[in-house]
Amino acid sequence: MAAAWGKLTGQPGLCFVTRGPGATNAAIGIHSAMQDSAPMIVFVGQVGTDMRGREAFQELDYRAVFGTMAKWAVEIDQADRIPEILSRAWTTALTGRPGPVVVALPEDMLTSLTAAAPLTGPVRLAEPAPDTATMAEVRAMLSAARRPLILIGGCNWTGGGRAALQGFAEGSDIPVVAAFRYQDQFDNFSPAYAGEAGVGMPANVKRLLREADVILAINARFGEMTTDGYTLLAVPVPGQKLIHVHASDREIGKVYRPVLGIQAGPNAFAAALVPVTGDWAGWRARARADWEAGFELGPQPSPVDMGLVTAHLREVLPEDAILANGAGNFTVWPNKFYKFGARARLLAPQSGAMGYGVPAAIAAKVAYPDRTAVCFAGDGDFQMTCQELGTAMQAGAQPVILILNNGTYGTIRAHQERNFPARVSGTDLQNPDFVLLAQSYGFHAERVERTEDFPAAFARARASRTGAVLDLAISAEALTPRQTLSQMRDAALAKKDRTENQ
Ligand SMILES: Cc1ncc(C[n+]2csc(CCOP(=O)(O)OP(=O)(O)O)c2C)c(N)n1
Ligand SMILES: [Mg+2]
Repeated sequence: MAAAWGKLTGQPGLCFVTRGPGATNAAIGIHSAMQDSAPMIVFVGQVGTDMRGREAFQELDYRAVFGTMAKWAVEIDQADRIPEILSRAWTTALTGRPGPVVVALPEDMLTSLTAAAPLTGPVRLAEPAPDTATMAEVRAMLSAARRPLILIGGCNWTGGGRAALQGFAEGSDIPVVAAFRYQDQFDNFSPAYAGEAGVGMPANVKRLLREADVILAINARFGEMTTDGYTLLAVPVPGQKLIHVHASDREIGKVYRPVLGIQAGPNAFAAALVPVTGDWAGWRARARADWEAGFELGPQPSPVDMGLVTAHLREVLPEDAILANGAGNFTVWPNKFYKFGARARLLAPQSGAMGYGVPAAIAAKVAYPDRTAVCFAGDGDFQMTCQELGTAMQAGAQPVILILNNGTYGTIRAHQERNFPARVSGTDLQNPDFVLLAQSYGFHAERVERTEDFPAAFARARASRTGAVLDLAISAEALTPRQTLSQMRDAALAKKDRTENQ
């Protein structure tokens, strides 16, 4: 919840957990905030300083455990230093590449008295901005390009920064691709928008990254998903001319050696861009047309057809809707078949953490009670955090949750069918009655058995004042939008036959 809060609001989400088991339970959230570059502060209990180091009850060395997972891990040893350390924690969470900070609080820090003055008021942080000579170089490189591409990422964009980038991209007619799960950071309705470089990357987006001669990467870190396993750009020197703009010195050159590295914040950088011209109108037009064509889809082999459901949601959801998801094959629907306008948001973890969607959608309802928050959850994914329905009721922050119930850990089943066809192992799920479960928490809940029943069920869900869970009957056959489970298995068996007969 705190990780999603940071991602959505740009301010640190705050989380308090107990020692050892509480801290390890928070680890998925800390890891997700780190991979998402989202600001968060986690306060963790610690044994008293008088017994530290003896492996006392629930003791953990937080600096060691979270030292490589969080942006910073610290323990407060003197109550007098609480203001200093909290100030640094807050600032660290927000500057450069935003991220999670873990602050451990030994028991005596909670009871000791101090005369230290408390902090007053927020810190003001100006973004690092590029100088004019550097911007002239950017212009020269882009103007000399034949197939320029902009790659954006991160969650610390402001409305002004986004508008400036959109104006530049449209004014220069340059296509824009979003890094894995950051497709909500650029208006998908802009003619410049050309898709997401994420998991299951479509061929047209791969082509854009591969064939671009100049890539202007702003605020993006080069993760495995965004680079298709580090194959679309060569490590460490890509064939494409790379301009890498990031507010953190630790990101520039981390994986790729840019032709031009610029340490600047995304909004300050976007504000300094002036449109360029070049002979690439066809390149941009095709990029956009290919993305639009990706929405064409045949019927799904499933009682509830998610192609039609998502098309319905594109029609009825308000322009400021907030979508959330965890991990599983079902995420293809909110991630690849929704169009995020300038005000819509996607809360989806770059860490691929199952269970992220439900608490993220609750956080969205806490932050923006009047906006529609819709969580897409797999049946496996939902059960990682479904107990948070209780938190939602307590907080009065109840989203609409769609469970894409296919009775399997579909992603893992797909790997099994592709690599070991017809050898299913441990991926079937014995699910509870999700309707009864949700109702027991006080949510409105319905089972949806047919596609044609979805629109009315969704309207009731949205109108419900208790939040709602819709349990959608999805066939395991419909594991990916363009290949059924049987097709996956048959293709793998045929390949196996060919290899064995050689
Ligand atoms: C916390 C966590 N545990 C395990 C995984 C590995 N994993 C990724 S997807 C997946 C299965 C998801 O199943 P489900 O939520 O039912 O979605 P489906 O693929 O069936 O649509 C698993 C086990 C993970 N990403 N996160
Ligand atoms: Mg499933």
